[in-house]
Amino acid sequence: MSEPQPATPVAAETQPQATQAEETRQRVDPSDADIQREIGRRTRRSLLVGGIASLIGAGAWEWLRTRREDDDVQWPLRLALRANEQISRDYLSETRLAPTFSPADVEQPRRNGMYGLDGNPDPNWKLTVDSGDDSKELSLDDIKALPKVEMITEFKCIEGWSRILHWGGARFRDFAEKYGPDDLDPNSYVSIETPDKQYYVGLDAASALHPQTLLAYELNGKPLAVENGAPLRLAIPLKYGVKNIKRIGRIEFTDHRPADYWAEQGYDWYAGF
Ligand SMILES: Nc1nc2c(c(=O)[nH]1)N[C@H]1C(S)=C(S)[C@@H](COP(=O)(O)O)O[C@H]1N2
Ligand SMILES: [Mo]
Repeated sequence: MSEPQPATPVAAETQPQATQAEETRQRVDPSDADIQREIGRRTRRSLLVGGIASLIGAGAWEWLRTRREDDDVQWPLRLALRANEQISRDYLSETRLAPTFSPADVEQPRRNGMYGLDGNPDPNWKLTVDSGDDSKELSLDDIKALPKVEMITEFKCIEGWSRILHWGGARFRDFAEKYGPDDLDPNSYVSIETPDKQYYVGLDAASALHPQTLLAYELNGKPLAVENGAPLRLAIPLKYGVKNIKRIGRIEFTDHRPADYWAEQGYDWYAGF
């Protein structure tokens, strides 16, 4: 699945805070003051979490190890996953933005994960949009008719590599406003799957509606290549690569937490940072 390429260093996660802050200050257009406040808040929050972690001393591991399992994970760890999810949601509610970069930083895409990409895309491809009893079929031109947004963001795979990529497409939010349910509840969900249903992701609606979540049809200034998800994929820089589903066939708005390919293999359903 992965290319025989040397592993790349994990850029973002290992960057010292100062560099990250510097980058954010230089490159993100929304109000610098907001961003600086956000970074301050994040720093204070991680100090707090770190402080609590260091209070848990010896013997704690033994206690943890012997706890009842919930969803295959000892419940204190499961609680921690839920807490992470809640923290991510808190940030989203403040419209946290992923850092953006300059054109000079853009890198070549990789190609990873080919579930649901067997053969060439159907030349008569349509996007099915379901919501309750309502079902629509859209063409790529319908998506291209929405305001075009471009962004240069870092794409991170949980396998430990990342790429700075230039995406072009429509905001999921604009798509949802036009083609989704009238009363889209930010506490509902969105399910997205490939035409053959071999790969599927579940998203909380708040993440789907985030301003940097795109239905992308261009990568690095060109129409998406087949291996990168032509004709349409998700670019969602606040989530790991697993949620950036390629070759979308159907999008469903739903009240139930949808199935998710990698969550079923034991990965965190939320997969955000
Ligand atoms: N349809 C589909 N989308 C997918 C995957 C997949 O296997 N099938 N893999 C995911 C993972 S794990 C990663 S890292 C990215 C890789 O995107 P790329 O091939 O454009 O680099 O696609 C994501 N989207
Ligand atoms: Mo990935």
